[in-house]
Amino acid sequence: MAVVTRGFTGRGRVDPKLPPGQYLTEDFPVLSAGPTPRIDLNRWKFSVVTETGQKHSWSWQELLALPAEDVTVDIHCVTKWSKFGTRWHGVPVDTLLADVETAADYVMAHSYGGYTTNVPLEDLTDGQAWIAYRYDGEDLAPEHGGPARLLVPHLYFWKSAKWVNGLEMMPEDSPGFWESAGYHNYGDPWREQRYYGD
Ligand SMILES: Nc1nc2c(c(=O)[nH]1)N[C@H]1C(S)=C(S)[C@@H](COP(=O)(O)O)O[C@H]1N2
Ligand SMILES: [Mo]
Repeated sequence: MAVVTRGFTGRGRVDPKLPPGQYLTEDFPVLSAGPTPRIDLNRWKFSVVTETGQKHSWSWQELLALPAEDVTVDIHCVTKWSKFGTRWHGVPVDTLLADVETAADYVMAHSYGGYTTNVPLEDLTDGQAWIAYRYDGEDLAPEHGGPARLLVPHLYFWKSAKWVNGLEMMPEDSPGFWESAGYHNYGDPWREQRYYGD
């Protein structure tokens, strides 16, 4: 079976679910800028820190106790692969922000291992983002960001920080790891915002 198709439907039209310049894959490629961190679940901690320094934290057990959702979404990597119908399970970011008071408009996601990525707060709320800890019915594999990763499927997949351990509220926007290295600050796949200046 071919694992890569060009995204054409039977009548030779491009699949309308495929953003410009992307191709479809059935694989689940692994893209990591560094080694996969080993994270002890007894020490795992997720924190939301506001611009005033207020900190809200969850242990692994506390995260699992929060209401979680099943989500099926298409994902789009800036290296041009897209994968349709990926199945995740996780806690909506809305739930984690429910008791957080902030006037900030921007968020820096932080990960074990030091990765960062910036996202406008309005892109993480209203059912658009999750802290996902299961994939396709299994615990999220370490190479794909387990124990837990941010999932922001409407932006290029580099915004979905693997091994996520915190969200920092920022009054001013500031570039994360790839955004500082020439990737687009926002990363909308439908507007093909791959690199700075796109
Ligand atoms: N912590 C961390 N998160 C990360 C990355 C990374 O290098 N480190 N790579 C990003 C990029 S560029 C992509 S395309 C996706 C890849 O996720 P995957 O390896 O599960 O396919 O993770 C994103 N999240
Ligand atoms: Mo990527």
